[in-house]
Amino acid sequence: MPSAARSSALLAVALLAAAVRAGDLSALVRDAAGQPVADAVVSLAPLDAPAPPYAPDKHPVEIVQSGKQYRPYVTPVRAGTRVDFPNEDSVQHHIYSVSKPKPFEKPLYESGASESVLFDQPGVVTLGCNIHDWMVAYVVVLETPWFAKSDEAGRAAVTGLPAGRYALEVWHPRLAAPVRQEVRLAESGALEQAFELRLKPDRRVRRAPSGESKGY
Ligand SMILES: [Cu+2]
Repeated sequence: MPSAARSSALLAVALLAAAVRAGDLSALVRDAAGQPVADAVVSLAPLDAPAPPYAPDKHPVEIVQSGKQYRPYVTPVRAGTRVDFPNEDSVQHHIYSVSKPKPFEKPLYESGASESVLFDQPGVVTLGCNIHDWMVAYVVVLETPWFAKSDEAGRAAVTGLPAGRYALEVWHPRLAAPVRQEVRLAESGALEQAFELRLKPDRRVRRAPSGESKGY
């Protein structure tokens, strides 16, 4: 590579590094017993400037029906996101929501069928199935691009935040109300936040009660 080209390539790398060197938030979410909490949605809404415009994700967002369960259980999305609902089971499903931000109904009678739903209003949408009443999932529709879902270790990382003040919110299906607080992010560096959530008991039925029964 000629040296001029190499130095401009290096400059591009340096500029890219500067562009991504914004504030990061690293959250650790635990319950009252100190156990890590998965499926908590940590979001940061900017208070000093409007959120950047919605840019569609290159990867389609999917909530699969598989093993007579929704996977994943919790899906955070930016308002304006279209979510696909492929049915990977050999049985039919009939997905529905009666939640205010997005009431809808989609019968997915055939295995391999997929329908998509546009989530354009912020709020929490609870999904059920008219055929399998234990099936439940949540779509958390947010007005900010800065959010993350905690993993099995209770960790959620939100990166690339411009410096400034944010309304931080932690949502979980078993919280009576989201946890809210204001945080301030510096130009660079990571802000570590630990959250201890007081969760309601988990009433989920973990497995399809009828097992592999045919046609149901
Ligand atoms: Cu179903």
